[in-house]
Order: sequence, then C-alpha cells, then structure tokens
Amino acid sequence: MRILVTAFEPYGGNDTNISQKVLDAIQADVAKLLLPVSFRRAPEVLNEAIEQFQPDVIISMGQAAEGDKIRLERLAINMMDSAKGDNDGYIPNEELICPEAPLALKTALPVKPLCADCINAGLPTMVSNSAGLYVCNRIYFEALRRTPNSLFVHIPKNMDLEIAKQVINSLIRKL
Ligand code: PCA
Repeated sequence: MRILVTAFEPYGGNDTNISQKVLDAIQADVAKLLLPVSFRRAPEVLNEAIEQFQPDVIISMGQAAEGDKIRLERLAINMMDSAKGDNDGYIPNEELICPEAPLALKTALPVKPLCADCINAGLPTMVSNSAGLYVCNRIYFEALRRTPNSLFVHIPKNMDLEIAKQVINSLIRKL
C-alpha cells in the first residue's frame, strides 16, 4: 500500500502550520509532500507527486483556524472562495474548480469507522462535512478527483502536537 501524506506551509500571517509539524514528525513508511498555500500551484505540485509516486491512498492535512477536535473531512466542494486570498495574493470569488465536475466529491474511505477508531482511542476527532472553500478544500478536490481513496484531515491550530500525531498514525495504520 503506497500512502502519500501532504501538509501545507504557513499562510495568513501565521509563522508555522501545525500540519507541517505533524508531517515532519511522521516516521511511518510513507511519501511526504509539503504544499504551497496557492490555489494554482498546490494542485500542480500534488499532481506531479501523484505521477511520480502513484499512491493508493492520499492523506492530506491542513491547519484549521479554530476548533478543539481534529476533523476528518467527508466531502470536497467544487468551489473556491476567499476574502483575503492565498499566499500568491489570488482572491477567487465563488469560482468553480472544474465546471464539468459534480458540485461535491465524497471520499471512498470509511470516514465514520476511521473516526470511531480515533474516538475509541481517546483522541478528540470528528467527521466534518466541509473543509471550507479555501486551499485545503481545493487540494482535497484534486486528491479525490485523482484518487478516491483520499482523506483530508483538518488540525486546529492550537491542537496538541502529540495528539495530532497519534490521529495521523492511527489513520496510517488502519488504511
Ligand atoms: N489551512 C488552509 C489552507 C492551508 C492550511 O493549512 C485551509 O484550511 O484551507
């Protein structure tokens, strides 16, 4: 089983991104990829890695501004929207990612059982129905288009790093 794990660089005035810290700490036998917070460049970088590595599963991580639970995202929405723009200064206004594609894509992975496993292990985790309309959702849409066995994991900015690592390790073990 070839697993690709991705994270994002800092954005929006933050000096760090918790997803990057978790990526750095992963010791499992996976391919790792750090993505730019750019609506245009992130999918390009992801697609290059998919071509090279041909993953069976993609686990993408990103930082969430708020919340006290790690969110396993069920859906990616076919839309980009942002008030402040990405790291390239691009500000999409309710723009479709791909006009020919459905309005939402759903992961083929068993998101509810995966979440239940984390909760049973005492890890603060929940299933979420929206990764927002910013770059995390954009990359999840790309990942699901290429590999339906993809999962996006949103990690709140102030989450304990050890807990976040345990959730990602649990997902890697179960996949
Ligand atoms: N979080 C942002 C983009 C990069 C990241 O780590 C998001 O939630 O879309």
